[in-house]
Amino acid sequence: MSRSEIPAEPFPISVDFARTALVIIDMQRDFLEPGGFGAALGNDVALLGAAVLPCKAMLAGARAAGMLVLHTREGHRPDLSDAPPAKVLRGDPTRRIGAAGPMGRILVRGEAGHDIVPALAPLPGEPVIDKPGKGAFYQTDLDLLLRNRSIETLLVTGVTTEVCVHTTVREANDRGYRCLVLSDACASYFPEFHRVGLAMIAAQGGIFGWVSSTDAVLAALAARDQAA
Ligand code: C5J
Repeated sequence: MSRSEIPAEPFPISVDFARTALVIIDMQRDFLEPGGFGAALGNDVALLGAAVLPCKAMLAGARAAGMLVLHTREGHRPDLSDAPPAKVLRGDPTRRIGAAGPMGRILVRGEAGHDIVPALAPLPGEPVIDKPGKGAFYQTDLDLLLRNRSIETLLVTGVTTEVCVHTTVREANDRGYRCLVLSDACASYFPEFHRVGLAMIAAQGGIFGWVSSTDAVLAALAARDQAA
């Protein structure tokens, strides 16, 4: 077993890449593309677009290294039977979960807007976790998939930093996983929330995990390969 040290906040983290998984959270058309749910709510989706290239670079690096790669999507069954009324009955009725949007029904599985953006499309064999909540562990088999592969560390990327990324990191931390959040591969519609969300993860000696960058992880992978 070889371990790699990756520069991170609040201190470097030692990682065994053979026991590390890349988790790409909710890089869905509804959140990222003009005309989706996020844009319909009045958000500037270009802010989320900034995470696509870093995610793509990390995805290529993880695939080349043979790491477990998992994708998540937030969404619900077409009859919304898995969507809590408290989640659905919120906000403008024309922009609610299940309402018709320009990319199909908002946050409904099988609709175009629910798909992952083409640049980050999962390969056959890469698990896609369909989650009804913000956290990727809630009512999914993610924990089982990770435990069956003896995963100890998660490289966490995706959107949005303060909602689904944060919730997933908190859930993972409570389940004993070490989370390394890649700051450039995450994004928020609110730059301040992104900044503070990352600061919260690394605060108090890394209360929920570590924060690093795509380049730092890719450099550690390259150094490991060179040493092999
Ligand atoms: C939100 C998410 N923001 N993926 N979802 O509702 O963060």
